[in-house]
Amino acid sequence: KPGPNIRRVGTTVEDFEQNLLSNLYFQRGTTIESASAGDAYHTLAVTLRDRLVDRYARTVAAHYETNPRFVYYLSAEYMLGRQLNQNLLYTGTEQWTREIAEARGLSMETLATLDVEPGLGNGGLGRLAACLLDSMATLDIPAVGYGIRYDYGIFKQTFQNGEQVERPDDWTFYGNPWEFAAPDDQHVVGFYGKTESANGDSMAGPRRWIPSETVRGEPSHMLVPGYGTQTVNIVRLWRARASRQSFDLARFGAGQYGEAVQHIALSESISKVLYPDDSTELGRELRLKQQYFLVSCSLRDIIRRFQFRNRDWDAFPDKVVIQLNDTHPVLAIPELMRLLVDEHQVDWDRAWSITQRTFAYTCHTLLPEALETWPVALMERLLPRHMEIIYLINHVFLRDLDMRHPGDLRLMRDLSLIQEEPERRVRMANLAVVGSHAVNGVAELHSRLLAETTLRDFASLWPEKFHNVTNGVTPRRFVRLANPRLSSLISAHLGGDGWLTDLDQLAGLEAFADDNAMRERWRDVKRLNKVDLAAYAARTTGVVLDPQAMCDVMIKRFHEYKRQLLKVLHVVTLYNRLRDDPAATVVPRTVVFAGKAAPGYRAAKLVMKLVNAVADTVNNDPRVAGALRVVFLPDYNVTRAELIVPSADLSEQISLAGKEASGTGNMKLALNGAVTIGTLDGANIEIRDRVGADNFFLFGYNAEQAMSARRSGYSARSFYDQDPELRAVLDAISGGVFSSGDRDAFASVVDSVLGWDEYLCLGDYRSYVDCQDTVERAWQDRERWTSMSIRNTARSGFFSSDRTVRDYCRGIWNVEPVRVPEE
Ligand code: 26Y
Repeated sequence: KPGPNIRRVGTTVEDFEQNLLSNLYFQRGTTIESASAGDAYHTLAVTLRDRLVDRYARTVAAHYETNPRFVYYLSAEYMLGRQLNQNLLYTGTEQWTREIAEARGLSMETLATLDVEPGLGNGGLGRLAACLLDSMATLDIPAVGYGIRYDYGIFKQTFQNGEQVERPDDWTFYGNPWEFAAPDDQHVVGFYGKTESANGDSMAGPRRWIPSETVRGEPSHMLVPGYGTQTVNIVRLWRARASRQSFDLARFGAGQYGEAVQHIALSESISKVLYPDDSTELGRELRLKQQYFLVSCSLRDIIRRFQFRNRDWDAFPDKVVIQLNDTHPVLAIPELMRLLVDEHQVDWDRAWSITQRTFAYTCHTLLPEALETWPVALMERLLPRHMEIIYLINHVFLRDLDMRHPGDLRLMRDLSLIQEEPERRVRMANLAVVGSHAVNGVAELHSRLLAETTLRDFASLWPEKFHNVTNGVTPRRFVRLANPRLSSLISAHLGGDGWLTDLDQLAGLEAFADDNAMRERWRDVKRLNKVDLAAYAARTTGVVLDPQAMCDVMIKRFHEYKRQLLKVLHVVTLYNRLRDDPAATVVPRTVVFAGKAAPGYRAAKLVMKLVNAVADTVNNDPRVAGALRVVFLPDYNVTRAELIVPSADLSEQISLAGKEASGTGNMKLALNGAVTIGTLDGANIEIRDRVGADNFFLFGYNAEQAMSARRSGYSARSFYDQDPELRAVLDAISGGVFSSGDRDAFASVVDSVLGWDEYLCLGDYRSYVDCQDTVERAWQDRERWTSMSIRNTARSGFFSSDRTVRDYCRGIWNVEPVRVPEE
């Protein structure tokens, strides 16, 4: 057995320092005397990685030994967040590192800022994937996450004249110390071309696909350690590589430098960039190529792993469950069929049974416009064999449907995998439901509405397929790492940090909710967190924040349905009140916005510009100084969330009811003691059920009312006509108060809300503003507010992603943990 020196797992600070030095010399190729801060960071990272590798090796051995059922999580997005602080915590080397670094004049903060966040996702769906990976490892669930290693992650957001400007995120510019590339383990992925019969003529029998274009998929993996356990899983990310022959030496020799690498650039474009779009379908061939690239590489890998220990294809679903994170990886269904039927000679019916038992599908939306479809013509061209397979799946499905519901043409048309009008398109959600044994929504309301509306006919056809698994967030990253002050306070009152892996223990804080000493310390934590946030805001935006003011945060992607506009209407309401009566006693408030908009989403971008304009006007008006401040922190990402969430007093969760599938920021904020003002939407409902109606500020239409409002003649205009305060707000915006007199600047925002008001902003305005007044009265009773805050934390243990993973394990995956021994 290799000893601790080889395994680099010594148990003293001296051992650790030796490991660091050795990596500084042998990995980084430099010396103490000449090392830069970057060298120090890189060396620390690989030294922590070494320790995780030891656990990883033991995890692989335990898995090999046990031959368990594995969860394979397929996701086009992962928002992993920074790795350094997490891995310091998970390896228990934080204190040593601090001593060693500080002795050499290096601060932990400097090291942390050198750690680059891999922003391989857009928002909630990508961060959920990362939280689930963390919890699966923590619960010792054998799992692999598969994704794409985009060269450029989610764009960096800056502002020019208040408008969002997107800059490329070259996240690996200085290298990525956390990953292992495996260039000798590439898969070849085909595109385009034709199909022909392999034996006989049936489409259901084996056929040969002869692609006319290929690209190689090169894997790299990052380690995903569990907290408080030896398990280290991996996330395997694919990167497109051109073949070695692609460089055109002759052209280069002729001075045609661009043309010489053109073929390489084209092939490698597949993993070049994350589509920064989570609202509308782009309809781009490259995106579909990306999806197939992910699916093809990952399935080949899953099958290879299966074959290490198993022979019989019928055992496949016993050893493999593939979770599809939304429809983006749904091509995995026809791809598995293709591999089984064409490449492994499994007959169609048996292959279909294996496939259905293997897949499970999570839906993250209710918005019909967010359900992906792809033009049949494009699919036929890019993936001819898959299109044949989809037709066959559809044929068999519709034949069975006709037997159960003879002659029901409406049903056939709605459930068909192919949409006929106005253009023939493949419906990815239908394919996902038909090809999976389980379908789940991500919060109770969402799962209910899915079954009642978006996927209604499927739910009546196969009620047993439909599940709810309410989302969760990892308390390690979003409480322990993001909020060390609160974590210490919690541990001091609960007698240890067992709550980090058993979040229901937070209920023990309940006993201190009305305790004066505790409340004092609880407020102190918030205040110090706000001091940190204020320092950051001052440094990056120049806006000075008052740590005594109520910190009111709205942090999430910019989307019309999320209603940042409603928040702006409230801010302008407060501004108008203060200007009309500067002597009015008000609660000092800091409103913090953060979030990105899809680059092509004009309406959302204009709201964003309005936020910046209002912030500018408010912050420069001496009449309201000390009472109201508005700050838009640019470039919202996981790191920024970790900064903002701990300082929040008030959490804005104000989407139109029935639109937000779940939300997860709402959970992070409640766990950190922010009180929610929100609608009965997504997981807000479950948060309110748990923290109690007294500790939650509820307003607005519920989902049923919102849906029927339109039918009963909703008129946005009438709210404007009847509510003078609302009128003043809209008139100020359209009158140029926030645009130096320019009446055109925000005209389209006001017009669209006065005209149709798709998301009922005006209908919910009065209820929202009145509710905010209630919030201010509650805030004025400091002791009571603090008790509410403590109760929010104490009662939010349910929202741990550990609970979410347990729900998946029991309800959908049917997997068991595998313990990894210490030695
Ligand atoms: C097809 C493509 C345009 C696309 C790309 C990204 C479509 C959707 C997305 C991302 C969706 C997303 O992030 N959804 C969010 O998922 C969270 C995790 O379940 C939910 O909490 C949140 O309510 C939902 O909007």
